[in-house]
Amino acid sequence: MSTQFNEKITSKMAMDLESKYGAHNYHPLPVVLSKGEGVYVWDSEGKRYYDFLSAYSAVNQGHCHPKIVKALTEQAGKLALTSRAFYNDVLGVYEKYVTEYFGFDKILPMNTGAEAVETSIKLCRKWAYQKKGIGENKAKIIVCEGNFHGRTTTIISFSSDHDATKEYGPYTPGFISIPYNDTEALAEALKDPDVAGFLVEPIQGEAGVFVPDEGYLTKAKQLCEEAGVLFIADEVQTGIARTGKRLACDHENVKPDVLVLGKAISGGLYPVSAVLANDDIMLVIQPGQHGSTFGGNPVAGRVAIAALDVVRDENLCERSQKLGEILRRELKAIKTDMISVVRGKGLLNAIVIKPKGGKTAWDVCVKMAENGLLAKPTHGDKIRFAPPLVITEEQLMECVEIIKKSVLSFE
Ligand code: IF1
Repeated sequence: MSTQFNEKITSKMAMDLESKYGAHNYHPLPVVLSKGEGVYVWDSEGKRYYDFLSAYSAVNQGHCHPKIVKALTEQAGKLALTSRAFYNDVLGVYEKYVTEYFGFDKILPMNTGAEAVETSIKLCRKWAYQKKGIGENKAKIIVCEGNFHGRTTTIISFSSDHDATKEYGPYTPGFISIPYNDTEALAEALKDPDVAGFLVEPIQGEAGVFVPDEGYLTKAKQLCEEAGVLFIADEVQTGIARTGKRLACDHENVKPDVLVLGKAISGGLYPVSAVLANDDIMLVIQPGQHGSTFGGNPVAGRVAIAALDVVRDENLCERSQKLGEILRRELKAIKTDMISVVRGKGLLNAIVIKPKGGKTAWDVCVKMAENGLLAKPTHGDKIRFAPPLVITEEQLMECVEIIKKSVLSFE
């Protein structure tokens, strides 16, 4: 039996199929998308929406950016995968490009964000044993409460989200959890001589776009330096111009020892992730000690180069910075007590919804979808606003009107 993609799949059919044949590990908004271009997506019935999620910041460059699509299709038709048992003629070019782009000696290419985080943990531990002389199996990594770093067994071992962790034990040991945005707690935790690294999101995404106090990253980096431990920045969500700079760490001119990237490094066209570090750290991993069948494949390399070119050529950092300020200003000006908080940086933003007459963030999202804008509620009361960075000011103002109209409909 073959499925005919030329036959019309209605939204109802698509949702029924997913419900019947797919695992039930998600609860999506009832919208079925079949096409995307720039800031827009279309459902199966042809209704157009502004995408205010951007696949959790993976499509910063806009849906199906023609330059990235070209790189993808060209390379897919030429050579897609060799494994790392052999060299390919794209990987080295990509490695040179990406290390120069972010200013590190080396990159270790992976595919998903979680794999890159896992890689950073392994790299940190190996570095601790070889360079810091920590006793075998003793290395610890400090993490923050409210973190989101992915879904693997080790990563969820240090998650504070009950849904993400419950009944998935036994958990991987070796992690110390401290409050986010708390440098005193960090200083205290760093007193343990077995600490090898500090893994942190420059802005906590899953926690509802929680922006730490100014100076937090600078102070944290300084404390790590003094203690001789690695500062590992998970910029899977905050990186690649999302917060108004190339990296969120750039806002404080903090250079991580280990940088973790994913999502928008491919513009959302292909799973590409990366760990960047300098030689003294990266070279502790030797042949056979880590890897991935797909990591560093030629399609990924071409796609990532194109996606990073677009960020630079289309000034997406500047756009994100400027439009983010406008968005927050306009959201704060909406006269309603249903929006209790507006926060964010660049075009990574969230509002906190105070339920009204039994209507919650979910109802606001359903209403916005009706009105032509897609966003997703998180943790019950928060809504993330993160459009593709290619959005124009005019489009953004139209979106503000949709949000306003939707929220005010509950007054
Ligand atoms: C899902 C959240 C966003 C991440 C950071 C690593 C990863 C992520 C900082 C792992 C992934 C995701 C995954 C997605 C929902 C999403 C998310 F709400 F859960 F927190 F974006 F805000 N580090 N974030 O944000 O990357 O392995 O998924 O490629 O459905 O789980 P991945």
